[in-house]
Amino acid sequence: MMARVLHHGWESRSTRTLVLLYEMGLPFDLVVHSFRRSLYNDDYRRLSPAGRVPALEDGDRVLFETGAITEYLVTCYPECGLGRPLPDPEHWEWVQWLHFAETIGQHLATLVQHHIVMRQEWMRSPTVMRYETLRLQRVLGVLEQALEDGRDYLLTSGFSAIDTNIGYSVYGAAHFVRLDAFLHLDAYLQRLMARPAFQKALPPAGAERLFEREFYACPDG
Ligand SMILES: N[C@@H](CCC(=O)N[C@@H](CS)C(=O)NCC(=O)O)C(=O)O
Repeated sequence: MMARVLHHGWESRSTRTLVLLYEMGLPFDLVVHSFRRSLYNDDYRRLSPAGRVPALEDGDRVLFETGAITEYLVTCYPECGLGRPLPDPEHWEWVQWLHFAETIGQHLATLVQHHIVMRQEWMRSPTVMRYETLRLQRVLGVLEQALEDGRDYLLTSGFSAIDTNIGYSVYGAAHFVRLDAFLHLDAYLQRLMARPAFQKALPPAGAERLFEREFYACPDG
């Protein structure tokens, strides 16, 4: 059987791919990397040139970028039913949300840098933290509006791979923005987190977590 390996860091964006592989029921080996050491080394850069997770090895093919990996997996394994290939009327909506996961992801990444990666107070910028928190709230508002009609998942046809990409972004965002003001989004996140695939993708006890705290409050002002 063809070897399939996912390179992952607990609670990082590679969680999207991990959840997706579990949802699809595809066999794979998991290699977990630590963020305490840089991934920017010659060995790993052969798989992911910027030294980022995820990277997926699937036989002879190696891919980085969560969005690309999602498209690759749903295209190669259409029987899993998690893509919406043309001429599906929801195809472009599916593509739009797939990319929107990274619009959320960019604010999330900046907040992770300022709250978590920069360990010394003097390195952090309260202005950037406040600004990015507001911008994160704004993009979460877009999801809240999309879910307002009571749908369970982002597409009216039901669960799809974009819920694994957006789902991780909302999981991460909830560490920086309280979801009390986003009722539909909060219910969406709870619904996703109750799925066995998401549960399985959470860090096991004792693992090195990205989010050591449940919530990182924005500095006042
Ligand atoms: N747009 C990329 C982002 C990948 C990315 O930046 N991953 C982060 C973890 S969330 C990483 O590997 N960071 C390690 C580093 O920057 O050294 C994707 O969606 O795959």
